Amino acid sequence: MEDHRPVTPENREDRPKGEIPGRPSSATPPLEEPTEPREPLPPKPDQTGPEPVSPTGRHTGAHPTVRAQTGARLTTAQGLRLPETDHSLKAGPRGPVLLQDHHLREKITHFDHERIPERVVHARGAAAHGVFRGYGTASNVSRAAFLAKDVETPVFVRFSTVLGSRGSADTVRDTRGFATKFYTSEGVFDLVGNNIPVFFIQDAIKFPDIIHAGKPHPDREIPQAQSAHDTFWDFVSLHTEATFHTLWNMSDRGIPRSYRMMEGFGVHTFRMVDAAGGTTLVKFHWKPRAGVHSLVWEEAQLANGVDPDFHRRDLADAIEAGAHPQWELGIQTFPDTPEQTFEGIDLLDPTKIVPEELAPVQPVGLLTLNANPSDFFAETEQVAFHPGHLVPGIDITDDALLAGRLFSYIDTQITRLGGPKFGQIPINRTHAPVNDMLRDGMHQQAVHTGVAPYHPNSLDGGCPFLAGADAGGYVETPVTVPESRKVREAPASFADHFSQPRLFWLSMSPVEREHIIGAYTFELGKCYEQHIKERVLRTLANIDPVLCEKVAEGIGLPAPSPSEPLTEHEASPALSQVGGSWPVTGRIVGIVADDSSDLDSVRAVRDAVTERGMVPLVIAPSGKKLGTAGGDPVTVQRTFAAARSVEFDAVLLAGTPSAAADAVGARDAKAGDETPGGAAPDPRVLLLVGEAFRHAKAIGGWGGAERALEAAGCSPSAPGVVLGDTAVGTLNDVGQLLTEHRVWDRFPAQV
Ligand code: HDD
Repeated sequence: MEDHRPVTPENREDRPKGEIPGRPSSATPPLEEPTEPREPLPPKPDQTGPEPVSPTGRHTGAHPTVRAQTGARLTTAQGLRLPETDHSLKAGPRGPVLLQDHHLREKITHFDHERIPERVVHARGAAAHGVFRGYGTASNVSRAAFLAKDVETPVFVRFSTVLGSRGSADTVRDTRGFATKFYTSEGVFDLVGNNIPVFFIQDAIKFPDIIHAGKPHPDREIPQAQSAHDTFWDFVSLHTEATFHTLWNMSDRGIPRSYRMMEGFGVHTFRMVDAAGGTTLVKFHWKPRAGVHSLVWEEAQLANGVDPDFHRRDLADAIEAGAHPQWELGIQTFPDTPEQTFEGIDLLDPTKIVPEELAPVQPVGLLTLNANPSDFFAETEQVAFHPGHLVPGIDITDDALLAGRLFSYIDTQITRLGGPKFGQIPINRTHAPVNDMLRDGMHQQAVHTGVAPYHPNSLDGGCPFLAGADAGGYVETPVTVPESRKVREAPASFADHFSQPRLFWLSMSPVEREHIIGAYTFELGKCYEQHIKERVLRTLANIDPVLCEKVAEGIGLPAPSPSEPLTEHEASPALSQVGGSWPVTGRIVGIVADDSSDLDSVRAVRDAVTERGMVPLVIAPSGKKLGTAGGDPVTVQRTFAAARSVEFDAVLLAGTPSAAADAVGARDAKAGDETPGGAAPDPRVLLLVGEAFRHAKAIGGWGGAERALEAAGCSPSAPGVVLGDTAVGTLNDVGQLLTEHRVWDRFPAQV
């Protein structure tokens, strides 16, 4: 029988993180091909085919599970059982292949058409199923049923990068998509947001421009998934409304540690409508329970090579291990006045935030991701979001960026998913009853009854009847449209492109400012055109002279003076990621050990890591269990050759039974790559520890570990390096450091 147990502290050791249930692993004997048929897993509800009963109660003849795997025997697409699939039908073993081989033709034809166009943006992503529970706290501003107290709504969330193609790496510097499909009782509501609360442009007509500039150069198609190239910086420096979004990208927000540790934002201002028709303007926020954390740039670059699936793997592993990621949905609310401004901030301008100190985020519900997709293509690839998928109680505003999106998302699915019927694909199906009058078209899945798909009719008894607000109908808010002329213009307030970037810069801690300077210096260092670099420096001068000077110094150009007056701001602490203390659940702790280590302390610390909700990974010279000579052998999850620092949030170096003995990593010289003379720390351990140190990660050790630390170039007296008397005592201190995500004091603060 296959093992589908969730990973628990009890069985975790037998199933190293990331290994898929039922597939061969280092800990389970290799699986031979079974000789007896076995039933596959039953299809999930959303993998089943069309409802076999029509809205009028008549059986349609369709089989509900026909589109998922059923039974243990191989069949054609028509359900014909097959005796063979490894050889084409031939006229003799050495003879020509016969055209009459239907199975061959069907198999190859299907394969030839397996790929669909990737998303034009946000092509690379990862997703998960979950549930949203309303707190009821939004019920005074919105009549949306899914926001009511304790209502539970299934959701599907897809996270993504923007620029890279489907096979690109995860930890590139980029904006992240955060799109949520709520399968509410009133129809699908899609909140299609990002991890950055502002956008590059104020009007959707500019979207092709910013994306053409950000995507690889059209001649050589490089660089992949990067903004560090001339066309991107050419556009954003000429089009200065992009300044704020670009600054967020250059901050640590552009390289999140995990999808689980990102904020999400609806970006636009939406309009909520209460049961009595009263309206409130709102901005949506997702607040991660795990805190908002980022990689450091070198770590992100290493991860792109060492593990291009870093974020995808992290999300799937956490869910499989039972560390279900959670976010609170929150709203900032603003009075729905004719001006649609709040404290002077234009709420229709998607390049502006409203600082949380001015309008606190009020929690309205909890999102929990608790299941991984079982078919990447069917679910993650085919899911189709659309900002126009709204439910009663949530309406749009006249944001010109949102207006274009309302067109684009339905339009793009027609190319991507092959026609207008994408709403019938299982992952896109609403959980509310459907009774539309849309008929026919490519890939029609529904089998309709009745003769009158038009309104009004008398032949189908007048069905379907219309629904007013009292019957759950979606009634657009009757807002007054200001009398005006047709123009291609933006409001005057949209011309302010620098005051909020300056607010952001002034709200950063010194270490975050260092990272921003480093990011601009790196990106501009990758550009070839001097006039583009000079133009970017002119925009930076309007954010802050120190930022401009430091970047100018880094790229070897003179720093220009500001062309606009610098604005004064109170810092907005909510913008900074530094400070605060966060749960350590799901954090990865590497435990470096070998056969000479004090294995009792390794077992104790491994179990203590698990008890605290973190994930221990034992790293050893080879995959062989440690301590096989006696006692309870310790399973190894990573070998020195396969482990790289980027995977671990903290590293522990196990000591030897005697503190005077050699440090961890010490071993006798045996093979060619080992340090001659023996008893020297393994160079791969030194690399791992040295990188962890450079990336300001907590490092701990006991029982003689200082030797390896010193050899790795990290002073045992440096901030965030713990040399403990016992393994668990060391872990206690390291766990405390992890609550702050990184050892911020280890970065030199110069600005
Ligand atoms: Fe978009 C995908 C988020 C502006 C056109 N967008 C897409 C996805 C996210 C966003 C998260 C991926 C959805 C998924 O996982 O399938 N987009 C945003 C945000 C925006 C924004 C937060 C500004 C506030 N987008 C925007 C504009 C346009 C588009 C202005 C076009 C005028 N976006 C698209 C698209 C995509 C898309 C071409 C590609 C794939 C898809 O829609 O389904 O239609």
